[in-house]
Amino acid sequence: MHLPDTERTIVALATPPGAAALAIIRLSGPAAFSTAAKFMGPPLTTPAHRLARLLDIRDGSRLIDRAVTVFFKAPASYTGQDTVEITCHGSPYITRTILNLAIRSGASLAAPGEFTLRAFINGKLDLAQAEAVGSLVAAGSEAAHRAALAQVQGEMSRKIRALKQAALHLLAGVEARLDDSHEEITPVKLSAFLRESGKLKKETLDLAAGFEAGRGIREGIRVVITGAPNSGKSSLLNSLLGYDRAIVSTSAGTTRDTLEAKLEIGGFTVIFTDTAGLNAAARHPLETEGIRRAITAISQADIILLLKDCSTPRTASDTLAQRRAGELAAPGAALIKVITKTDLPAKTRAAGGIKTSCRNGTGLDALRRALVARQKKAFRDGAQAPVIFARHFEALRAAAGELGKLQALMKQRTPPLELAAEHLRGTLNALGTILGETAPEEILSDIFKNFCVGK
Ligand SMILES: Nc1nc2c(ncn2[C@@H]2O[C@H](COP(=O)(O)OP(=O)(O)O)[C@@H](O)[C@H]2O)c(=O)[nH]1
Ligand SMILES: [Mg+2]
Repeated sequence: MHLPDTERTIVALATPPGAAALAIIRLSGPAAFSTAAKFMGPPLTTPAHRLARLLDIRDGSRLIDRAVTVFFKAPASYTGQDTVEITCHGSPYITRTILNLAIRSGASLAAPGEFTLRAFINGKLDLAQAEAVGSLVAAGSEAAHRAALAQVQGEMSRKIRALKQAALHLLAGVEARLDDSHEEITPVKLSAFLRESGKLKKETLDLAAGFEAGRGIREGIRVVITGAPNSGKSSLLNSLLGYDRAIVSTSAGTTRDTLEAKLEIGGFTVIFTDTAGLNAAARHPLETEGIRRAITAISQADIILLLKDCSTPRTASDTLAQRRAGELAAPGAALIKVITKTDLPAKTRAAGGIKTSCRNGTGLDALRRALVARQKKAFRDGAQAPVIFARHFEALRAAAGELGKLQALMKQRTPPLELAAEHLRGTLNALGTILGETAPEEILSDIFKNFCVGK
């Protein structure tokens, strides 16, 4: 794909379609003012910057609406271009007519994310900030909002720039040696170099490590509830939710499909999946299918809750559930053992795990806290903007990989400096993709196509 031309004047509805008290239509581009002047009056000679005016919108001589309109002069606008924001009445007829008037006056309909793309191209936002705008709009929890906002404010970009600065410093040292080819690197300088590059690699990996938590913050923490049939999975889900989402029954194998429910815990979105029990003796084809779905859900979870009913001795299904949970867990997923039905006399010696009862509410708070502990820590560790995009995670890993190769080279008896410089440039390049300094067009179009039209 090809990046859209920024010289066009674009128009879009910035608010959701459908009837509403008000709607906002945005025009941006070099001809935004003259385009608006063709259907808005009284005549707009030199509209004042950021001043709201009440204007008539006319289709020929026919009045369509009277709308509060704000003019932003380049570069002091969201996109960095001349921009007009029309706040009209939110009738689908009015908004459609205004969009048509703008298009007849020379504007073209904006593509998804095109306003933000322009903001990036015009240097109003770097790429990490620009892509977080999409997450800010989509944020469904306090934590997702906080992480996205911090990133829009440039928190992540500052960290990346600091890493880049350190890499540039190392590169300058190597390049100075390269220019002065007769001089050998003294052991003292070499050990300082190794120390600095090791520190840089560690900082890069530490930042990348926040991604597991960051993804959970942005998309919701995926928690799967698993265990033997009748271990109390559906009951636990219902107790956590505070309403009966799942059918609870004394007969094993009641839950045959996977079932999802969302809950906000401590400002984080948690997405629960209740599964069919991993029954060692499944016979019915429906139960087998349910188990297949359970297996998929377990392998995609951030947290696996493995339940054991304390009121029964250990069964073959318990052993199977434990083994499968261990085998299926995704890298980085956490396994939390939960002992259920602790209001009943214990028939099994349970080692470790959070002790719960759905009858009297024991342990439910402790369990809620455990579910969001990792995400909470990500914020507490000073990671105000934990890595929330896979793209950033991969770039950080790539940068750390280059630094690893660099270190191996520098430990050789006569370090090949040319090659060392290459790896440092590779590091800078990988970090630069996060800020969009070295991001190819495909990456840009990929990022912005997921935005809404009008943002
Ligand atoms: N006494 C007691 N019974 C429970 C508790 N949790 C679940 N049960 C019972 O255990 C049986 C199986 O529960 P269910 O949630 O359907 O288990 P699942 O098959 O793992 O989903 C039902 O009869 C529940 O009422 C609990 O905390 N205490
Ligand atoms: Mg169930």
